[in-house]
Amino acid sequence: MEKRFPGGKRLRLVVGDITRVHADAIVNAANSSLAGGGGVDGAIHRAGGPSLMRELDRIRAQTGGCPTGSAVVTTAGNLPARFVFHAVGPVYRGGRHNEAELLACCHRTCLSMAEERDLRVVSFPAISTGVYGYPVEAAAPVALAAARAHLEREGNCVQEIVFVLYDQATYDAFARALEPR
Ligand code: AR6
Repeated sequence: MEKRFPGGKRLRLVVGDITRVHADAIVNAANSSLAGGGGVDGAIHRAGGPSLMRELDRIRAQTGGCPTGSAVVTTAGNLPARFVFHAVGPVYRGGRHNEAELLACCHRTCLSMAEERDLRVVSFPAISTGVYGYPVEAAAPVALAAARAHLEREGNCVQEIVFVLYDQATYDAFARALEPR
């Protein structure tokens, strides 16, 4: 599914493995310690190779990690991208612990990082909706609102935001949030 914005910009939803989709920056769903993990984080490190963790080791030594709602950047190793933005989504604790704002903040931070580097195509997974337990029906509108706001703003460099959703149920939830009936 695809939604067009002024200036030919696009928001796309696809089902797939984010490590196989070309982008200028691939967003990872990481954790605050930047130590790697399962889910999309594991897949990105496996496909990207050991250089990603070497760079994260240096960042961790300098900063101690990455706060929830923020992101850090590495190069992309063997992935079909230039950069990986390692974003830390919130753990879902019922929805009244600022989860939506932290999830939105993750997306906004990554998109700002893309602008700083003059990037055109950014891909996101469904951050926080796996191990971190954020219900996808609640996460999808938050993620999409951040993406739409970015594409609607004039003068931004990012031309295409792709949500690469690992299974059909996640895709369907994003599609419903993008085109509510
Ligand atoms: N491509 C796209 N999406 C994927 C892929 C893939 N290859 N693999 C899984 N997903 P999760 P979180 C989907 O758990 O909830 C890690 O251990 C998955 O189906 O990866 O933010 C980190 O180190 C789900 O829809 O991330 C953290 O500790 C979505 O990606 C913690 O998990 C996010 O699921 C972060 O948890």
